[in-house]
Amino acid sequence: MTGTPQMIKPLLRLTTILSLSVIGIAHADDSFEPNYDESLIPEYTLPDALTLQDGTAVADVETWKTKRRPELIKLFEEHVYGRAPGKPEAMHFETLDNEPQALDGAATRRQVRIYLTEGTEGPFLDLLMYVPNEGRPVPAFLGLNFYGNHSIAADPNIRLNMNWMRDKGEGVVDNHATDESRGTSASRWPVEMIVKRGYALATMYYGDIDPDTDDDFQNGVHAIFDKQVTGELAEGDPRPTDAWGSIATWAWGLSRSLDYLEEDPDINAARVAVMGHSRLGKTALWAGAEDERFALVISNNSGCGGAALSRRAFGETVWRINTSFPHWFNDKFQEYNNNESALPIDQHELIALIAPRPVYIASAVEDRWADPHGEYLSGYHANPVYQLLGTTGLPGESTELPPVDEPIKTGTIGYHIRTGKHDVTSFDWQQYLDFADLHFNK
Ligand code: GTR
Repeated sequence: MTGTPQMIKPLLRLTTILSLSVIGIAHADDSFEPNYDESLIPEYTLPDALTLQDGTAVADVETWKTKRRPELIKLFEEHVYGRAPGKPEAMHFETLDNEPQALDGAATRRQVRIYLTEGTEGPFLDLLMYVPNEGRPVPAFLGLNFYGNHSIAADPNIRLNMNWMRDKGEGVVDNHATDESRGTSASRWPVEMIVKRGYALATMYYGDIDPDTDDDFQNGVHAIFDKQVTGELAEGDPRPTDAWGSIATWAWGLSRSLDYLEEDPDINAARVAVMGHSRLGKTALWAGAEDERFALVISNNSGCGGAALSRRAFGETVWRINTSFPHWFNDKFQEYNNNESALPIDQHELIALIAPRPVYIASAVEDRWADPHGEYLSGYHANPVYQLLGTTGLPGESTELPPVDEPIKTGTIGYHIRTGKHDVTSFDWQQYLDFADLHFNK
């Protein structure tokens, strides 16, 4: 096709010219200047969470439950995260460690291996738990971690994770953990505080489920269950555009962890809060939206593809995230690069899918990349669904961000923006514990 190069050139030139005057969109050379100016946010209209695709208004609980909720789940599967398989029939568990005298006798440390297939060959998922010795069965917080269970506490008895990991973590050498990485994420996991408040903590390394690298879905649980989603593909057949990306895989792993927690007599599985930070905050939201067994959902600085409204294109955009992390979402999501207004959903509807269950959204002042205001607004715009289902939703009628360090935590939707950077802090955890106390009647 001899005409093609000539056609591309003027197009490229046009993009370059556009990029000089517009920020928050892709430049021709793949560089990117995020927009951090509220006045430059494109005008947008959010899809109405309470209107069916055919235009019918959703005016009662029944229509929400039987029509709109399933429709929204399907839309998020098709356009954003992808479809996942169900619970594997052959799944089984092995307790590798049970130490009742952990944390000076306050808790039991338990390490459980979740096998996904009949045998004991991998991939398997290792769940680490600290369960208070008093007040059982106890409610629990469940969250994925970035650098292995051994990174969340300095306890030398936590098994060192041997799987591939990103080399950004402390003590990670050649993409594998060393003893140096023990306890390096401890500030994000205040185990003593959680146990003292009467909750178990359960955590798993997200790379056990699917390594966070763009490998064309060859490893992790994709290796064993991908065909259930894609069907048999002949050489060269394209992957279905709605097949699960990595976020959907990680969310699936959270549901498998909950399958185990349901079998553990020391845990009150009807009171499990799923929590995640950043990409794992996106994951916690999708897990909580899909799997109604999660009683409470927490998004810590989840940003684009998480709590932040995509149409605001503030900070990280759909194009930016799909270009940096092509494996996180399904292939269809690429169609919305610099084209957010074509999405049939926006992220307030992800929050609405959690209704009427409590959800807490947390932002940080310095985390502009994640668009704190967009994270707040998705809670605000989920309100009509929460209210239809007879709950308070997000207290206050304001579209403006609340004051910094003043959590809103008395409603069914909680929110705070705290001082500081993209991280999980003890301030964050204090709010999550208060919020869980309120909703779990502790
Ligand atoms: C960033 C990404 C964010 C967020 C973050 C993280 O690079 O742009 O969407 O997910 O990583 O997970 O740490």
